[in-house]
Amino acid sequence: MTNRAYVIAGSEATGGAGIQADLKAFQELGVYGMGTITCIVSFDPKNDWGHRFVPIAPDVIADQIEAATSCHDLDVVKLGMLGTPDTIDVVAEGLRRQPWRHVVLDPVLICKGQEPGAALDTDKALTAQILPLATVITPNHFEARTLAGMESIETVDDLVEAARRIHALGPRHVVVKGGVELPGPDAVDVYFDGEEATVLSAPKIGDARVSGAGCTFAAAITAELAKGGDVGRAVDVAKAMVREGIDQRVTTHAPFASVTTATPGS
Ligand code: PXL
Repeated sequence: MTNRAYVIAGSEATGGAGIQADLKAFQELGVYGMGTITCIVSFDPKNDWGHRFVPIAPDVIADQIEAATSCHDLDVVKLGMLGTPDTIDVVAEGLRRQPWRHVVLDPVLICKGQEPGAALDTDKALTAQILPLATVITPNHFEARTLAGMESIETVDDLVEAARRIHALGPRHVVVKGGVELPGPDAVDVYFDGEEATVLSAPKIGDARVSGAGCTFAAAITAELAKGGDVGRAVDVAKAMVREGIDQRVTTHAPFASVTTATPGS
């Protein structure tokens, strides 16, 4: 049987993040992938690598969802960057048309270089429409602060508190990623399943953010769930894969490196 996983996300033209990273992670983990593009992000080398962002028309997103879900029996989907309230409407409507065993939400409220203010409307629409559909959510430090309504996240206890608050918003499984923003020598994530909080910790590799790490993390969880694994095991595989991918990162002409999609030991 071929395991299939679906991703609805933005295109990031350099190949580091977005749907390009997602499909590479699916492939690396042995899952047949298909994708629906919500927006196109092209970094601008003439403007400090800021983000040029073009949303895809809602009817075109609906067509893509129809094509993918009609062609394949799908029960696991990852949601990456959605970008606008209109996109969120059409994706939520598309998802509600069938049952899903898992909806893995990487709540991309902002991507590197965007103004925080630009994310506010999207943030509200995401919370209202997508959060109730998500079974797994993987916020980073900034997204966790925003979703949990916390002014700061400085400690592992803060990460646990954020995970508990976000769990109360709907998703059964919450993985809050401390990343380089959490002070200290270790990259710490907290997985909360509604009962138990598990702290996943590994020494940080450098102190700079690596593009595509978050996308790859959620995509790897999705691929493992498509293969029938449970969420705890999927999170372990994803963390190991991203760690390896950060270790093997690709330097670029932009001021940030991009994660690779290496499987540990490959
Ligand atoms: O890393 C978050 C992200 C997700 N999706 C797309 C992006 C980015 C960041 O650049 O461009 C399409």
